[in-house]
Amino acid sequence: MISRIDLRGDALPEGPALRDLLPRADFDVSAALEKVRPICEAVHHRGDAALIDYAEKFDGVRLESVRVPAEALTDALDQLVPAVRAALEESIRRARVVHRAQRRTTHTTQVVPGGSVTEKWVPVERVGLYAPGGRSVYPSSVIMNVVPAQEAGVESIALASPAQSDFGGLPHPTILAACALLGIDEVYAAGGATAVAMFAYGTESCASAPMVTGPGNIWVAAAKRYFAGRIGIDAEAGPTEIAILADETADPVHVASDLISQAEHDPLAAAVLVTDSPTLADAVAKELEPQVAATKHVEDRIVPALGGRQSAIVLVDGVEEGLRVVNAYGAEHLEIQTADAPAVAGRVRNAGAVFVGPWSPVSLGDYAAGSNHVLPTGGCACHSSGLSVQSFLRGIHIVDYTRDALAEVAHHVVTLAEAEDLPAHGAAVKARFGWKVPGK
Ligand code: HSO
Ligand code: ZN
Repeated sequence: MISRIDLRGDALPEGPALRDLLPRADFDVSAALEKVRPICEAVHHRGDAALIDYAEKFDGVRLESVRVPAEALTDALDQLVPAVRAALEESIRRARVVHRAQRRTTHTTQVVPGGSVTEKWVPVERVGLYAPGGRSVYPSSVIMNVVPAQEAGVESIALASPAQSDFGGLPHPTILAACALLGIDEVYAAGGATAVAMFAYGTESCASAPMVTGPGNIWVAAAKRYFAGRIGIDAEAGPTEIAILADETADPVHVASDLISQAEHDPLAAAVLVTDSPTLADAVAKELEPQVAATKHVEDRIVPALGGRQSAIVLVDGVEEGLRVVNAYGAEHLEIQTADAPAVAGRVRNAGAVFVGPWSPVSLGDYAAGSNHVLPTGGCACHSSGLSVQSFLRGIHIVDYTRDALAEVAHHVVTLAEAEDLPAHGAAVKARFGWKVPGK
């Protein structure tokens, strides 16, 4: 069901060549870009009317309005199954604890007497958050988007999720209930690229937002790329990935179940086991069969995900080599199931989130660890982080110098301006000192 890649001995290359040997899904956002362009432009020009037409086309339901009425939110909360409500509340509570600790404080550096630079952290004024609703209806993703934005102090938070024909054109009731629990009352029934365009351009019923975040399918990723540079976006989300670095101490039952847990998301989801133990590799491969057979979503997602070119068991000589492999891969989620897992985890450089030891499965992080599950995929963990309070803040430098403090450094400014052939830059300083710069 799952292929093997043998990187033992000389087969483990140095540097970037290693990354090329590791499996990854084909997720061609640029090809999707051409398809989302007309959709985005239709929303630009026709506003709500375009959103309503696209909901009919893609979601099979004709909406009266894209804005979800307040009663729909309270009704959804009233009808929420109590156990689901309790689980969502606990998930929110833990996420708040972790994200509140990420808040930044204003810091002033006295560079010289009379000269200071203050870094002030200012939240984005308004954000548009996206919660998917096609194959994946994830109220947990509402929490993972909303909590960091709220803890960052964003004043205006709007959320979009696709219209559901089974629910009279409203987003899924559990999504609405999660919004109600979080105190979000501005909700829209809009899906995929249309939702991103609605926030980017604004429509009659939805004010534009300078930032859009949240997971989604390839159309959401393509729309984010279309608007990148014009609005703020988080990392483009690709299919879910789990990598597990494990040695002979790992339990094959746990390893197999964790690989399957993320394969469950998508036929393009990636499940990668990196191990120095051929015995574990065999045991996991064997264990996958009965566990896959016993679960849901087998033929449509798990079998194609585990059997796809993006998933593999990678054999290496030792944990040291395994670390090189997982660092080159930069997984969205990385589990460390080795002896002395905390020490090994401490040496991970590239991963969206790291799950340490046998009692920290990725599904804990998906719902209730307190960590965020909107994480970089497709190797973006090598340069980007997951969603956090920081994602919604801007650090503004406030420069405040006195006459004396400027005088002290004026000749350096003038010299550098001349070196860059920008004499007007130097003149802006000279003019303040009667054109005779001290020390020049
Ligand atoms: N593992 C997914 C998030 C998720 N899992 C939502 C369950 N629900 C991507 O990090
Ligand atoms: Zn998940």
